[in-house]
Amino acid sequence: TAFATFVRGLPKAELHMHIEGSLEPELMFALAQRNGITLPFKSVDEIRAAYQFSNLQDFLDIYYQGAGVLRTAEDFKELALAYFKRLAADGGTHAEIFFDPQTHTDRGIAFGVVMEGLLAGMDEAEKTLGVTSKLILCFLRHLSEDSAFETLELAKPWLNKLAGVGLDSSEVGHPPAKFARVLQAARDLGLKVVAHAGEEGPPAYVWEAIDLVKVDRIDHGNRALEDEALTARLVKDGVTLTVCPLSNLKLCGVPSLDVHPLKTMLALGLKATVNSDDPAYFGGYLLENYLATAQAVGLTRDEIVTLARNSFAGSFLSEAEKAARL
Ligand code: ES4
Ligand code: ZN
Repeated sequence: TAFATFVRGLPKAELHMHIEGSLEPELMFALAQRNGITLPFKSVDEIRAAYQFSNLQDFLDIYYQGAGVLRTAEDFKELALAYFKRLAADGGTHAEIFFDPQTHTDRGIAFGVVMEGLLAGMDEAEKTLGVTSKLILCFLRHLSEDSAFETLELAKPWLNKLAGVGLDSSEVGHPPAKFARVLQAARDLGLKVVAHAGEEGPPAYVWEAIDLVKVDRIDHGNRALEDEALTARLVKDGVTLTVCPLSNLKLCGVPSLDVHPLKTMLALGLKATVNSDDPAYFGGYLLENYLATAQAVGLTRDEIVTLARNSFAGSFLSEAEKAARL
């Protein structure tokens, strides 16, 4: 349609995408074979059929299992390059991608192997697709603060290749406060700080993320809308929210896309963006998130432009780079 062509043609940045969550079943199968790993699935169709989740934890269990096929730098490079190709096809021109090093180091894959592979994919994407990207190291919040500090230590030789750190994995029971010290240590090293908050967790976790951790962006933030004072604060401070509509649908954060709060967020003056989160698991890449949400809640072209602008304004590109790309 003309609307889809318009949305595809708008330059867009993706600010919330876990690279391990872009592992398509086809590549998972191929890597399992190449690396001699036995998957508990007999076919690609069987893998897809298993992607039915009632909540975040259901998804995480299968997502960590899937990541187990990634072993070599070449595997990580192929994974990243496949994502950037999809992004470019969707009119994405910049991405700030999350990765979960603990998922790999805890099974004996060296931190440097992960970095070398992802960086090679990012390099090739810029050269061959013109897509720029940055890396955000996420600490798994279901693990300990000590483990996060050990991971930050492993990252120190790679600091100039990292834009920031984030917090992901199981939210409820693991508030931002648990990681306030390690996130501060990362900030002291010159890294940006983001955190998943208000995906399944209460508004109190979003308060902690802004007041205690002083994050540069909130990942998701949906449940902030339950707290009027919090919403007002996010508007006043112009905090970017990296919203992931199809993720919210698949993880049952919303019963249907028709009642997704994205349009309300924009109406309230929140700096919302649209993102795909774990596109291989949630059934759509960046453009599909824009289009499905636009269809369901009735976004105008002006609102789409606002979302695309917000994506660059909320990125970690320099002000000069932003000005050139908005
Ligand atoms: C995630 Cl959707 C989501 N939430 C929290 N942690 C994650 N890791 C990968 N996807
Ligand atoms: Zn996420």
